[in-house]
Amino acid sequence: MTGELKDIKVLIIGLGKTGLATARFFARRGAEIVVTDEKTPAALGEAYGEIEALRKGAFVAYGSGALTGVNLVVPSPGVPPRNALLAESVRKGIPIQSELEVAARRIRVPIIAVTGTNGKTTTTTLIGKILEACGKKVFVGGNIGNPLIGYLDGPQDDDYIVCEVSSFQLQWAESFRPQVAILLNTTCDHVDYHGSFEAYRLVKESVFRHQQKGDFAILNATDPSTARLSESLSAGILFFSSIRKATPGIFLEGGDIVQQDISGKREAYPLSMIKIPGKHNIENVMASILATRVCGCSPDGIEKAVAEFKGMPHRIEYVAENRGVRFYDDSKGTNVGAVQRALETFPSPIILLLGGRDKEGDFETLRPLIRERVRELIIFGEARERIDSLVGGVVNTALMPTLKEAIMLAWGKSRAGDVVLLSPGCASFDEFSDYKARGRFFQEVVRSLPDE
Ligand code: UMA
Repeated sequence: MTGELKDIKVLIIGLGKTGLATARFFARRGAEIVVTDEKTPAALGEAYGEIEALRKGAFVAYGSGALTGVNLVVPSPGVPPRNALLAESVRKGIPIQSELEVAARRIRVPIIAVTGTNGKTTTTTLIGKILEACGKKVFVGGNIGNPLIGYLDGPQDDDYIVCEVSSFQLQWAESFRPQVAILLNTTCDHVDYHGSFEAYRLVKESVFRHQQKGDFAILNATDPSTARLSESLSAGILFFSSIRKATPGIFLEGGDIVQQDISGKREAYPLSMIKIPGKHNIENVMASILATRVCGCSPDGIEKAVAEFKGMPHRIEYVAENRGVRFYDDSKGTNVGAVQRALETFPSPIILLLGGRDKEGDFETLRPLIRERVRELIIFGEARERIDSLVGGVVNTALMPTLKEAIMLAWGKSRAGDVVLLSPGCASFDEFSDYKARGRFFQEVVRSLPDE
């Protein structure tokens, strides 16, 4: 493997988690690495220091000079396809591979890939927990925050890898073949990156492209593109649906989740085993059951692990109750589909905090749900004017420059029985380093509210 790489010169664009892990991978195998980032070395701090330690002078200026003599380009997920260096690489015919592609080509452990607009992290984590509960050795990684390429430096002795896969990682993955692939849902997101919703959807669907007979594709039966997609796949298809009977696959019947195979054989799980809120989480559990059943997990082991699973931080996370008002942190709700799911979770009057940095979301599609469930709409941050033009005025609406001001206004307007929900539908980068920092800030402010 080392021999295969020692004669190549690879350019890594972006020095975040992925870029650093990719640089380590190539440098340790004798490849010549060149790394570039739009940030300055000073801003990159320790990561820059590590690159210089791997190869002196490896960090180069962010411009076309970085491509000199390069025969492979590995862009970080956050680098959009329209990036000038990528466009030039394409023009020059230099191969481009995502870190996912580089890693998966060399991994021999079966991969369960989880993609979709929403629910990826919850489903990836839950599948990992179920597999472990059923005695399997498992590595959980990918977009969840743990680049897959790092796996190649470990013992690689797991039974399965569960990999959260983003559209950004699939963008330059020309041969990625997971043995089990899940597409949870596809709603509008990342249009600013991919150029259009159609382009985003096609990239998501490419997770199935290289699957073969004997592999499994797990699809949401009620997603509009599923019927068309299922006709073109080579893998065995299993459906899930929280709305209608879906076979072969898994669906709701009375108070049970029922799995039915092609021969009509059925297994039932009590719906009450699910402790995480919302219809979307029923779907996440359904997809997890399908994936882990085909990996040989027992229904008893699955039920036990699902019953113990308490969910993820910043995903419709309960924060506190004050004066009869309950506060929920859904800072991870960075697109319109996620806001929709969060709103569907609460029947009670909602004070909704929406806003941040725009990702060109189709907020107008939220109008009926806002009218039905939201009492006060507070729009904050950089995107407030555009969001206001799409949904403002459907119910009482106020615009605030910052999240802090939005929280304080929500508190002022709230009454017992209300739910104050931060489900921003936007990226956080206008005010915060990421959605986690935004969620932590929301929780701190909420916990410091007076409780008179
Ligand atoms: N950069 C450039 N040029 C650009 C864009 C970025 O030089 O055009 C540089 C930045 O200055 C920065 C670095 O690239 O120094 C950051 O790279 P990155 O944004 O790809 O971030 P990583 O730290 O490598 O994290 C990535 C994923 N980030 C994105 O997809 C934006 C992480 O997912 C993932 O956990 C990590 O790899 C490990 O796999 C985050 C995410 O928001 C959580 N993902 C999106 C989502 O879930 O919706 C897809």
